[in-house]
Amino acid sequence: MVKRLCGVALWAAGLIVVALSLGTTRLCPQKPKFAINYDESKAGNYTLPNPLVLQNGERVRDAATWTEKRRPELIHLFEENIYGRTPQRRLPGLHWKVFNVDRHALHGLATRKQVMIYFTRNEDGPKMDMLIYIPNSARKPVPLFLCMSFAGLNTIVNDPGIEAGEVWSFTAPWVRMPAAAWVKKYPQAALKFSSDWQVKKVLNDGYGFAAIYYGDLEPDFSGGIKYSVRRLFFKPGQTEPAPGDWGAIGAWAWGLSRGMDYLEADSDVDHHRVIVMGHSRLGKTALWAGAQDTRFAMVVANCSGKAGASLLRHNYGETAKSIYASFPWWFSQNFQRYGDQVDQLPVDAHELIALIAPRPVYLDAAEKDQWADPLGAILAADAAAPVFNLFGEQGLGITKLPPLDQPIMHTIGFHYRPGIHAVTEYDWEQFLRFADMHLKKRN
Ligand code: GTR
Repeated sequence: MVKRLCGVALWAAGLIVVALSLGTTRLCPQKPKFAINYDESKAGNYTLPNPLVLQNGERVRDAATWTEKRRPELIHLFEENIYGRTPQRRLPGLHWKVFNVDRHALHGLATRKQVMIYFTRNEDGPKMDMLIYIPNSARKPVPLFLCMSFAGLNTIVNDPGIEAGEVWSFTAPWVRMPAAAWVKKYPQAALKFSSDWQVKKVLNDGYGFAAIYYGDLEPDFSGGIKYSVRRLFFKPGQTEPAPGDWGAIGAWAWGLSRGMDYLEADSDVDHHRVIVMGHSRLGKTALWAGAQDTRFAMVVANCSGKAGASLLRHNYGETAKSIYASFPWWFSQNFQRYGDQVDQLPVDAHELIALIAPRPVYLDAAEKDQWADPLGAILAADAAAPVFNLFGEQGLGITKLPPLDQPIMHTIGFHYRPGIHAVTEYDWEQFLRFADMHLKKRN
């Protein structure tokens, strides 16, 4: 009961955050229980763990040692200390069914298909619905953006043909309801979440677009474990995650990889050019998915903040302590240990970014989203650069925030823009430029 009440309270807090972002500005939604610093001169001194030193103290001097030794070590450290262990990749009974194909979707711009991905042989068990558009005029196979959505598939683009099934209620997240009723009940939220996507722009640029609703993996509240794909991996009799088990971010990231399992088999898609993309908590998810699963050719993490691209040790905006207090179900329970001693964390965001190397990774931040610690992402990217350099690739080359609206694009890309915590049309224009730069030439 107490847990349920906490869940409701946390969800209500989440709603306030969404409500704030529905307004014109989102001004640092501080969680008053904790001291939050917004003064760079007080952000503190820290020493980052060196991504190029193995746990046995030896230095990593070449790309092969990084890939064979340091990379697996770091994945393990992120599992143990932040996101929890990903128990297993695809399960033996994984299968899918393609349905709702329309070759003239979006007034002929694209072919739409939906794919129901069943995680086991049991079709009554957990499953995930992926919405895919392939641009009709582009040469096949196409590169594709695989995105994770906060809301049902019917909020992705104005296409009345989408069969969106059921989603979790916005105000009572343990209740399922038809996606169409959700949009009617929460029109403002639907509008806000729809604005995350620029499907036609992406298609017009020659990319495919795919989306997965994160609630298909786990609803986002403290009691979400009851309805989570994580249960598939419980031992007999287990009802709650054990210390070290993965959290919801791990489960969402796992879902992105299961989406990739399907995309590898779709001849319309060039599975060597799939970009994984997410915003905010789903930006953290995209980074963790891309870090673990090297089949993703590029990662885009929009306003991903703490436990995403921004250094946890940089004491500015959200902290390890406050994020765990607000969203414990996102993480391994082990992450809680570091709330009061973040300097003891064996890894930090620079190493999460480094795990994408040598693949391109694009980050961004917004001026009115100081909660996400924009400079912390620059400092993380800077400290990740030596790993990219091992492969002959270039980091960002800056240690300060760049001027607004002046993107930097090397193998790591970044822009800082005016405005709030959101995904904007401008953001998508930069993702496309960056993808063109790295992936178009590979056709
Ligand atoms: C915030 C959280 C951030 C970010 C954001 C979001 O409340 O503190 O880390 O993930 O939610 O996902 O919108």
